[in-house]
Amino acid sequence: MVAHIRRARRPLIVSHRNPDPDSLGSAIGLAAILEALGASPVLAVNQPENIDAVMASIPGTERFHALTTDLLASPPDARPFDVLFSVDTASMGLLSADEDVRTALRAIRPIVNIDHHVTNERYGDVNYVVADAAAAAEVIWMLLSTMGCGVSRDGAIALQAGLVADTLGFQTKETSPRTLRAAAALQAMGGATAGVPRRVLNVRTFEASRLLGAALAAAVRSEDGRVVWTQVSERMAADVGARIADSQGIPNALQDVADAVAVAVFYEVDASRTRVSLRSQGPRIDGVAAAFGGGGHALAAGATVDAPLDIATEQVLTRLDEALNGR
Ligand SMILES: [Mn+2]
Repeated sequence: MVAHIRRARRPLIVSHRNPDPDSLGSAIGLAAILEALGASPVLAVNQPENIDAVMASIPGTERFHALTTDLLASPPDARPFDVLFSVDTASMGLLSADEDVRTALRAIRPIVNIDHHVTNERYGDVNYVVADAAAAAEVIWMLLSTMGCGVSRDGAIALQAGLVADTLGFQTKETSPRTLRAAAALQAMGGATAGVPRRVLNVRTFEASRLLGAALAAAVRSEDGRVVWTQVSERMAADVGARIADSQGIPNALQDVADAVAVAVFYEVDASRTRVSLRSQGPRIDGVAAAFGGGGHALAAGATVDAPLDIATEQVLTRLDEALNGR
């Protein structure tokens, strides 16, 4: 693993589509390590325009190229890529929905897959998957500490943002002594949790705040009180002057409802598709997401269901009930 990092001269670092702070921060942190070793990494992500204004406060996000066949066919400065690093990405399909892009990515060798998702498909030539790490940023820090090198202040901020975001401020079950050691080391390198990382975790737009309020007001509790769920429809969003894309923090807010064992949030994608986010306090729910073609972590997973909002809600709640009751 470390040999691939030391050998790289022109690495391409990619993170998953619909980027989150951990995927971006991990890629930026890895780039900082590679640069310190004399390499010239290129960062890419599907549709960098999806990096919202808050995530853009992570230093280095402006460096992301769009992950397209053009980029892969003609790399910057005409220097071919000699290694592909993917971070925080469980499968090739999560890098790009475009088959041509995936084919071009597979042509770069070796592929080094660095991740922390239990559902990782081990699609790399080298797979460094630490399934008990709380964030991909923690895995990058493990590499950093194994190699005995430091990282720039901006690199530390980016990695800390990934740690803080994926652990919800060091509150998830996955947060371990190692996670906190990583955070302490990054803090000492200038990556203070109180700055950009806190902002990335907590700040939401006015529209997103109103939509969160509407979604919480519409929450429903199952008869036994163990499942709390809500729906975010186009209509609900429009009523508060927001778009569904503004939704943020709804699953986490529902998770704090007393006695809720599992939560589900259903988002209307269009007339025939519904996205669901699932969270659990104990029983595994990744199997429920997988049943609908999705995936994720044991206690936090999601899927896009090929059904309208109300029908998808009923289907997923039925499966969820089976999972919670061991049927
Ligand atoms: Mn992650």
